[in-house]
Amino acid sequence: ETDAFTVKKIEEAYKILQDHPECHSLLKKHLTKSVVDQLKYKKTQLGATLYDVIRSGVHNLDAGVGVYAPDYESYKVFAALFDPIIEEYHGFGPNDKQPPVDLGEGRTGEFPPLDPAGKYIKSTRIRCGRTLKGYPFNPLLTSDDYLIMQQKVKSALESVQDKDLKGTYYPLQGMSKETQNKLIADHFLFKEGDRHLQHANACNYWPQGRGIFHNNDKTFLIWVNEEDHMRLISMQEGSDVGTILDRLNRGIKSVETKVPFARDDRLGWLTFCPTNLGSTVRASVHIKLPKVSARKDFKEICEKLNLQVRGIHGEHSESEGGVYDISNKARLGLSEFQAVKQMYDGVKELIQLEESAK
Ligand code: ADP
Ligand code: CIR
Repeated sequence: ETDAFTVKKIEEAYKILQDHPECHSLLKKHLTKSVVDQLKYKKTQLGATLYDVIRSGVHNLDAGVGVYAPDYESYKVFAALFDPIIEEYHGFGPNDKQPPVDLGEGRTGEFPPLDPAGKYIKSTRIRCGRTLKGYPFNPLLTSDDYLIMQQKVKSALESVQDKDLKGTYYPLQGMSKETQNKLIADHFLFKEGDRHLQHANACNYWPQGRGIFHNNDKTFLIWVNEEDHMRLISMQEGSDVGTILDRLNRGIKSVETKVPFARDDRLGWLTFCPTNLGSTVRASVHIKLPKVSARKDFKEICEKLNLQVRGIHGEHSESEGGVYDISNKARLGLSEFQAVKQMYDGVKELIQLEESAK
């Protein structure tokens, strides 16, 4: 049972959230007094408490969501908090179930280039997240876990067969700052020092066990032990969504035979952040839509199309030079193929709006 000191911190956290008028996170909205009382003494078998779930959102009052799961059992033990947050974010109710895996293999031809003339879209990226079976998420990983997991992923990647996917693993430890910063600026590598992750206790032993694998062209990349155990990414210039999805799918297939991934019957592929559960797919374009993005209701238009708008350097960053990162918003309750289609159809609509705007 949770110790008195932690219970007190949870009660204080509740007050901090409620007393802060500028805080609009889903955590604040759904951490009601009755949820606090229902969950404050609970612990997972690995020892995670409600405080571990909410600490990121308590230290970052500007967060949109504010919670992370220290281990998968947390999604069950703290369901009274996670379920309403998941429902509001994804539109996925407590009795809904993630559909079976459908990567869209053999159907990537349904996604011909969105912007063949290259008038609006600079680049396209599709990423998914995976968790290694048998390991908790970041806050509960030990120093040894990081090294062992890194080794497992690294060896799995050494046996990738497809010629265009073959590449090299570059650990963050020992990478020069110059190389690291260039990879980040060029949108290939995760940034460092994300305060949401730091306050979730997700950056322990950093940079140990973290790194990036990529092929020669940097069109197939894998992030190791950043927010999730693995992020598999396919990206390239232009808007050829089908080709990018096909490459990602081949990548997933070649890795999953070597390292088994954790999946839940109801929640699908498991991830550290509840916004990424299910398909885990975020398909995005870097796009310039001068007329549409100048409209006051740009964010609302995107929201209605189930699209999420981010800045040029990813989440919590700003747009630069009129370029936005636009992606599917929902990842849970729809298949991988449907998640990509949500972005595809939505962006197609935005381009039509741009073209018909005066
Ligand atoms: P994630 O997509 O993994 O949730 P971020 O939003 O932080 O995380 O984005 C990670 C990186 O990917 C950032 O550098 C971002 O600019 C880059 N990125 C996202 N979409 C695209 C795209 N369509 N083209 C090029 N880079 C992209
Ligand atoms: C927030 O609540 O704003 C952060 N914790 C991020 C939430 C969703 N993004 C993510 O997991 N990458």
